[in-house]
Amino acid sequence: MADQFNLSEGGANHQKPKGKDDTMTTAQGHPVADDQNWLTAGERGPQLLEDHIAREKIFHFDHERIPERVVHARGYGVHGHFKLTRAIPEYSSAQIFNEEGVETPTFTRFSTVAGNKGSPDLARDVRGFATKFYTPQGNWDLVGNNIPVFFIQDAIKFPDLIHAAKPAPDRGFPQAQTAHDNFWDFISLSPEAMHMVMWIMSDRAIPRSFRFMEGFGVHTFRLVNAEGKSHFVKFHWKPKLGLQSVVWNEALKVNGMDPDFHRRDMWDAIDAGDFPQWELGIQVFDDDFAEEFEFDILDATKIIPEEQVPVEIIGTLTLDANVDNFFAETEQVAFCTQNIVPGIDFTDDPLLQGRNFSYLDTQLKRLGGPNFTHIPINAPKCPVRHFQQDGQMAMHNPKGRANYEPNSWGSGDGSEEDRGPRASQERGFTSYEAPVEGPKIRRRGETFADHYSQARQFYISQTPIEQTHMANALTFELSKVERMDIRTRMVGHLRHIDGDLAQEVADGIGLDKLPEKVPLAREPITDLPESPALSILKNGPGSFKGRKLGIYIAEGGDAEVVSALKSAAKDVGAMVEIIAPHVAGAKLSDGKLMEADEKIDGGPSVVYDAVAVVMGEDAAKSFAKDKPSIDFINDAFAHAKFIAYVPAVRALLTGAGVWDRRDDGFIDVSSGKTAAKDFIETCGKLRFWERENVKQD
Ligand code: HDE
Repeated sequence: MADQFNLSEGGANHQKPKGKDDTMTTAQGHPVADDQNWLTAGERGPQLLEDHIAREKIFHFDHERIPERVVHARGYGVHGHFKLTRAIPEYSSAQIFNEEGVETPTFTRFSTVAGNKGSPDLARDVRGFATKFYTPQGNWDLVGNNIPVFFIQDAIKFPDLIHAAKPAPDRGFPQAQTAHDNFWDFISLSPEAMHMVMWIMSDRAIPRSFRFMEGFGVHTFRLVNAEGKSHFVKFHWKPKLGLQSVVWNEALKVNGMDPDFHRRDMWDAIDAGDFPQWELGIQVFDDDFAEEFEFDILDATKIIPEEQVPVEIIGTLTLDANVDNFFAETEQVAFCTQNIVPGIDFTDDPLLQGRNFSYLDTQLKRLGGPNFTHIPINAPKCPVRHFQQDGQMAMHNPKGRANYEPNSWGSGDGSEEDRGPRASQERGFTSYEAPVEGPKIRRRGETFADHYSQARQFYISQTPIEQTHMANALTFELSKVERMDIRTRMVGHLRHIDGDLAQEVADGIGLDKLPEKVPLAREPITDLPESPALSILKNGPGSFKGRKLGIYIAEGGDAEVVSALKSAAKDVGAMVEIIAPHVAGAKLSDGKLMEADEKIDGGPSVVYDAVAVVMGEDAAKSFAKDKPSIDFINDAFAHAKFIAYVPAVRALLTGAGVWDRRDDGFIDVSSGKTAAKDFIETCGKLRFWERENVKQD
């Protein structure tokens, strides 16, 4: 330890460089002699402005921040690669879609929308799922969300939506929440938002992990093949680990215990070599389908049910490397919806078209100039040749005399002295020649007028547990709304979606009678079939792979049981953390000290997918009144988690009030290996949902 110190007479620690190359310098390269003291006039005198070293350091610090994203500020980026498993030349000429097995490097950033950069990960919110593919034909950015529809149909409404969702301008709160008047005021006055409301009130808005959520391109895009033929397409990301969310009460507690829950989960998984994967799926359809489909395919508040147009899997995304530097990569990455490559094209979706303006514009503000493509994370990994020049922080400066074209300089042989790049009709991007006609007007088309049919379809496609969560979420959110007229107006919308849901929410917020239905622009279709693909619980993993077991141990706990649980979890690819009364660990029945990952009050059960409690009888008795220990068990119970135990912990389970309420979600693992294996297999169901139907007292 002593070699870490070199104390001066004044007590400051002047650590010394080990080698010549370790000498600290300023940004200008000047060697620094003292990094502890500002130059002063006399030992106790005023600081001198002359100290160029101190001033440079402070100057740089003062400018460390760039503006956070106006939306999606809170995010987490990871590197990976996309491997094409099925070539689709029939649909698209894009190089990344044409050679089976080919791998394209990627960078993916997951995010929440409403909260600021420091907001908690488990806010009820949409998650961004943006992927930059560094293709040989330039960058393709698929800037999607974990929900396949959006709140609004036209980009001109985006500032209103976001203003309403973010903290109110007078008071500056609430942060990262939709449970407030402004949000529900705007929503309840925007019928087009109703389908999206169903999604954000579902558990989709509180995912357990980025690794367990789907992603969607949302808009209808085009794929264009080498013959110039176009198909419409919707992009889907399907997580190989299946879908999983938390429950609301758990989300609230996780936010307090670990606001970085999602980013930590991603970092830990990748760090452990457990690389998350998604399949890229496409729903492809033609003009005829677009004509006969019940809704407008340009309307981003609608999905195309997978049962109607199946999702064809064409490749796999593997996220396999954490960033080296959060700022350089996650913060500076600049996604742009207009980044597409030959073989992919836009449609006239009025939300997409507006986005194509917004993303480039916002990067100028955030990254400070037009040269943000020179920053490594944004730079294409293919040759870049153009006559753009100069500007702030220009890193790649053209050589030679020609900075315009046409020009007659150079040899034309492709050498450095060449005349420079030329546009190529054969290889360059050409827009699909979609016919355009009609007067210039500002009007929403009638084909966009149905706002309730798919909202209903989403609701009826959920399991009863999920439907209850939705009713509870709506009740929770509307109970935070102060104005009665806003609350009742929302119920007036719900009545168009589902009568039972409307009644449940009305009861939940204490309305005596149902309010009037809100006016309709178009009568909803009430007999759209259920779409099982829309439910999380119908698309769970069926395995505990990638999940986390928390084992709470204490003095005298059965060592064999703990080791059986650990190896059973490891066998299915799950992670295990040990929690103990002290972080140093606990002595188990074999007399050996088992180290802990967390002390009990820093390792609550909300951060685990399932828990086990293994202690000696005396230890269990001594913790029977210990608040964090009781919370550990009570929360696991209330959040319908599977709980493994040994009979020796009876006193603690009794103290927590659950011993006599043990149900099939409690599993006695005292008999060792087989029991531990069975427990982990049962955990593949993720929750013992039956417990939610039992009234809690
Ligand atoms: Fe965005 N959105 N957005 N958005 N969006 C931004 O771009 C915008 C929309 C999405 O991890 C901003 O670089 C408008 C839909 C993601 O860096 C900004 C409209 C979808 C991210 C912007 C939308 C998204 C953004 C802010 C209405 C799902 C984070 C900073 C037409 C398909 C990307 C930035 C990242 C970020 C504008 C609607 C997804 C201001 C005008 C719909 C995942 O340009």
